[in-house]
Amino acid sequence: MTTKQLPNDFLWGGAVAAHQVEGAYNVDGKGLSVADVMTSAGTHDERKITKGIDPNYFYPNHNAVDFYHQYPEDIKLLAEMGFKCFRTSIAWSRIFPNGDDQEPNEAGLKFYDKLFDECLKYNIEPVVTLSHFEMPYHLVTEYGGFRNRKVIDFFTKFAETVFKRYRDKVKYWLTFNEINNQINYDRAFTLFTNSGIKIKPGENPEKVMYQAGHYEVVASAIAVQIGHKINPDFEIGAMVAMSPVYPATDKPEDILKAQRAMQARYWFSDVQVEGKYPSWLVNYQDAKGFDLDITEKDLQELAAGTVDYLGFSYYMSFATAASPNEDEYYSYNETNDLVTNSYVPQSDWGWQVDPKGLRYALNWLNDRYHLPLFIVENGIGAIDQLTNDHKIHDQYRIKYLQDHIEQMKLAMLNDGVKVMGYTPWSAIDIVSASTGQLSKRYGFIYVDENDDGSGSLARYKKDSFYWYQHVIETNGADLSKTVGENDEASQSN
Ligand code: P53
Repeated sequence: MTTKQLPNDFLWGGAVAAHQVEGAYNVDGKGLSVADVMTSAGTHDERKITKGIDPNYFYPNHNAVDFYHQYPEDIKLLAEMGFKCFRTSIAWSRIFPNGDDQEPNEAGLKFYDKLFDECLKYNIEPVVTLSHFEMPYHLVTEYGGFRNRKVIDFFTKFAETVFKRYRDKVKYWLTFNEINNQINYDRAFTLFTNSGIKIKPGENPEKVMYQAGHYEVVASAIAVQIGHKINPDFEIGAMVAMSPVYPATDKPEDILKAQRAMQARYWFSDVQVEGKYPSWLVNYQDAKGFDLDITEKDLQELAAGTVDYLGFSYYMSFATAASPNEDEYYSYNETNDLVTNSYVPQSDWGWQVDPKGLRYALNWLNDRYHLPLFIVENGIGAIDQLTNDHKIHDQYRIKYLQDHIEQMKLAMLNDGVKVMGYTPWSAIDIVSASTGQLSKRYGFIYVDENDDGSGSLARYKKDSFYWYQHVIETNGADLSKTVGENDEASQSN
């Protein structure tokens, strides 16, 4: 084992997204977002996407965990853990309630002034995502979301507004959260949350995804250029969901299938990092007869607006196998083409837990992009038990993070991969994106709230809170602090 240390400026922190914590969905002029029309689902169901707000349903993001009102106490807890940075997003519909408004909403802008000031007070660097599954709902109903080229302008106007406003408060930005989730184009949730798109009868969802994805990489590239003009010191990154897709066997067809799966999942970051489309995709879109709206000017924007770093989430790995009747493109459909990997265990929600996959991912991204990497999400959704004396003994969460940080250290210290920071998901318990559940908990801080929104909203420190505090204190050198029923920390707190 190496004795090398992580760099002193390593950004330890934690992540959330506006719609999953803030609540206050209609307060101070905020407009509805796509997150406000999604219901709560059970562990294995899909959230329903309703037409506007239907009083027959419960919408967990409406109040979320009330971070909008409780952020000063929450940030104080993050500071106590020793956070160097805090990743959150700006709710687009607080700033432009309808998305196409002429003027921004001053009350929304003020909220983020206060939030970022609160972070800076503790020397916590904000890391800010511009679009994290929360596009203004009006852009869906009026424009069809990112299937419409006009939405590029609405997004870049939003980006310019917040870049200017927070020029001296925020240095680290990310354009679109997990822009590549929508490669799973047959799943209604991903196209809706990424792009505000509902597939209409007769439409080819794969084509729609490639068109929306194109408009988004163009919007991202324009935003990067605007941001660098406003403040040349900005670090503006792309953000992908990194789930490596392994071949199920050493059969050459499985290898080709897995290679295509990786090309399909990461074409978004290929374009955002390299400023141009990968060759296979140009040919593929042509062969499929998609006939997309991609202009010369777009291609120039892509080349001029490459990102400074790549942020990514890492939760799990995937595996795929070729089918006996593969087409010659090994076309990848994520809904159908994944297989279970028997070598790795699964979380209660069926996510394949694979710490070594993080080392693999870091090396793969480093080999491909040669850019600094930022692990902006990593964590495990699990059921937590609150004890009578308000403790949460989340040993499974500590273990998950320990194993992943260990692999991150191997990638950095042994393999020489440059990683800027690590912000586990999530800083505090949140509303799950895919299920809307509170009970799929990720945080270091427990929020007393149930799936139906009931509860006191009181905050309690989990065992992982003290464990992570020690990890940060030792700059990742010591991952083995024990926190539990008999230790000092849990008795004195
Ligand atoms: P939830 C799918 C695969 C990997 C990450 O997810 C994903 C998703 C979409 O659910 O989302 C990211 O809450 C996302 C966060 C989200 C987190 O992972 O579904 O950026 O907003 O909460 C965890 O368990």
